[in-house]
Amino acid sequence: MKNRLESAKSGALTPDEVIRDVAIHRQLLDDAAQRSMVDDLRAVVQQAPLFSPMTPYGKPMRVRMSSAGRYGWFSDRTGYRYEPRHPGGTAWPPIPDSIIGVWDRVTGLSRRPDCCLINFYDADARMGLHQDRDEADFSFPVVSISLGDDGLFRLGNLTRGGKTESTWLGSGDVVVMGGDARLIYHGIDRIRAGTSALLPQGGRINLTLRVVD
Ligand code: MD3
Ligand code: FE
Repeated sequence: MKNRLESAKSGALTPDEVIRDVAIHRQLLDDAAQRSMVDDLRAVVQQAPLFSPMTPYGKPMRVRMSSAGRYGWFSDRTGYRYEPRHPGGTAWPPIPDSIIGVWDRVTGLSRRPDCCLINFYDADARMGLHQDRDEADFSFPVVSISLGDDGLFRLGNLTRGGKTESTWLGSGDVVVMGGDARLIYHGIDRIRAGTSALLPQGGRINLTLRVVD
């Protein structure tokens, strides 16, 4: 029999926790799945190297980024947007099947994401509270996959300010932001270095899967 959360979206997996309408699947990926995903990501960043996007306010982002898919997320002095090419001039590599498979499991949607944004956090990187609103259709969810060291994820509200709630995201955790959660303010306050052995040099990778246009 279907439970309440499952019946909300037919075909989607039941999360372990729901915080402010954000669904969290704890350790959805086992060690072997995490390791093969990291191998797939090594091939992606070999073709599309990580870079530090310049922000519109003139400071490079502390988190290094790259993307896979038809579009990649990009930022410079003129603003945030999606681009069909890496700043080096080549097309972004395709999204690995191991990553698309996670989208399929947690969303149950037939529409596939256009972009897999790859965020790499070293021990001192953070991401301030922001909304994700560079996509054309907010009715599609954003799916996040965490790999490597733990990150402290902060969830706010639909407008700036107000009370926030935090939870640690660990390696293999998958988060789905759909429905009322899609436009919530969120960020990563800090990384807990040395909490995972997945990445030989440490650090945290976060993948976000997005439908762009
Ligand atoms: C809630 N990344 O790339 S993932 C981002 O861990 C981003 O790197 C963080 O925020 C990270 O934009 C958080 C979880 C997440 C991603 C997208 C969301 C939460 C979200 C979109 C809407 C609401
Ligand atoms: Fe975000």
